[in-house]
Amino acid sequence: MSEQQLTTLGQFIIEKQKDFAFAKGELSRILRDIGIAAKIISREVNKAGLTHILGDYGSVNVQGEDVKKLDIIGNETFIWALEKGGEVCAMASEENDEMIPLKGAYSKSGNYVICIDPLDGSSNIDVNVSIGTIFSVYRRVSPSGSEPTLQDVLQPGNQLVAAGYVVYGSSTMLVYSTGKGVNGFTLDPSIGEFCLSHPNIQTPADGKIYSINEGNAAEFPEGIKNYLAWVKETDKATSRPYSARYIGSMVADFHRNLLKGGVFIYPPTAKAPNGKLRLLFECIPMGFISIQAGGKAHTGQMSVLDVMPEQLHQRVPIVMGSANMVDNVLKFLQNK
Ligand code: AFP
Repeated sequence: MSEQQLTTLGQFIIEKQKDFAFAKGELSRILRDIGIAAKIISREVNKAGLTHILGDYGSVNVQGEDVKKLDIIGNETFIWALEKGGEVCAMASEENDEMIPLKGAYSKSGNYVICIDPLDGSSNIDVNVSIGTIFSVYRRVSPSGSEPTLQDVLQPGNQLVAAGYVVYGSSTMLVYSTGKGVNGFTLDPSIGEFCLSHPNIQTPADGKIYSINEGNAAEFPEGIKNYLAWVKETDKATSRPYSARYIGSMVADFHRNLLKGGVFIYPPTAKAPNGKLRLLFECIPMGFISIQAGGKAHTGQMSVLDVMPEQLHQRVPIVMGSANMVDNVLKFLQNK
């Protein structure tokens, strides 16, 4: 693509602001700030092996400096970027037990809150495998100018204003939606900009990929065990056997399935009856993207966007991806 044809994330956000009557540009500025934080984290991820930021938080390097784990750097980068902007009054992060009221000069009057998983898949960081950032944006429910409350961040996905993710893979991509479709931007390091590379992403209704940690199969519900036996059968008409693909970084597994067609499942297990993934930080935002791209996202009981969060770090089982594949998994779950 020639440079004249490029659309940067910043240009795209401003263009799209016109879609929202009475928009004051606050959401646009939040998305811009998220883009800036993502570029900084991408830079840190890319040089992680060189600069002693791999490994456990709490240790000290040979220069006597604190070694910061990348997920701490990611968290601090988002707090910095959002405090500078002033449109966001509070943030909830996978990295913090409690909600974080932001302390920027204008934060208190910010009309939005953000939930974030700054570095999802962190067990993959040390081995140079794709990881990601997941974010979601809500309007606060408490009055502007007051102290933000937990109710501001404990909102169901059907109240989302925007959500998205960044995948730090063979290239860095930012994918987001404001409820009017899904668009993907690839970071061009030569100009330091996210450029529109995947406009209006539609996920295929069917696919041949299933993504699940099958090592836990003995503990899965009967319906999932039956589904896993079914995907391995040979049947030309339904393109079986399916391919198993599981990276262990949900953002990367999700991103591949979004583009190629597939289903991602993290079911309840005997050890983790609500599954492992967090409702606010992982399942709602990724479910929103899936649904906006024409896919589905379900807990086995209801659409993930209809779950009313009760706790910041609440977990839910999740089945999400290509619509027909999700329906099929749900059928297996119902028939047990
Ligand atoms: P970490 O951030 O602790 O690596 O967890 C990643 C994750 O939340 C999600 O990205 C993966 O899909 C899932 O956990 C992997 O969990 P299992 O190791 O139990 O399969």
